[in-house]
Amino acid sequence: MTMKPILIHPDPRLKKVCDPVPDVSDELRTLAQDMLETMYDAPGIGLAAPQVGVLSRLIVMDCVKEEGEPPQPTVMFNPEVVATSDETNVYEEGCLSIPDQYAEVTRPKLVQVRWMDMDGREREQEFDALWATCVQHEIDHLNGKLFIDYLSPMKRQMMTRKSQKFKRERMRA
Ligand code: K1U
Ligand code: ZN
Repeated sequence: MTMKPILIHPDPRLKKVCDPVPDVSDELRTLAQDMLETMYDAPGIGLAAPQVGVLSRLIVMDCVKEEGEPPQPTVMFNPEVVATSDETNVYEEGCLSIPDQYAEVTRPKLVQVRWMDMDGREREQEFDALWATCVQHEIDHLNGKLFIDYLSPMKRQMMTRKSQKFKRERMRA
């Protein structure tokens, strides 16, 4: 497996709408495994293909946080939210493309998601709690949307400047 460098905001590739995956090839399965390894190493609970520079509709997640619980690596091709609850949930979100910055985002508490799995089979499931927050955050990435786009223009600009500074300093190091 290969670790992939994670793009840091601002980057034009993080603002693009990604292309649907026509079918699950061996190449895409390898990319999904590499993304899972990159996500666990970061560490993070999710990762979307555009964050590693690939503009295809693929996300990976594992929101199991409790020590001793078995991991639940989850790979979704062409994920779509098909229904949402009226009830909302506020979560302090982070993003591996906007390092060390967090902000509260309000999203539907429950989401019904349809996707294609690693075997090319169609799947549908309801997600709650952190899984629901994470899957919505990752699907947003596939549509060129970042969690800071839910914030006020002033907060967004402040976080963008900090991320720019992080990127400059990392390039110099
Ligand atoms: O998509 C990403 O940038 C990954 C992001 C996912 C996410 C986090 C929080 C709410 C919604 C979506 C992250 O994984 S940031 C890192 C993080 O949350 C975390 C890191 C270590 C342990 C637990 C969480
Ligand atoms: Zn993110």
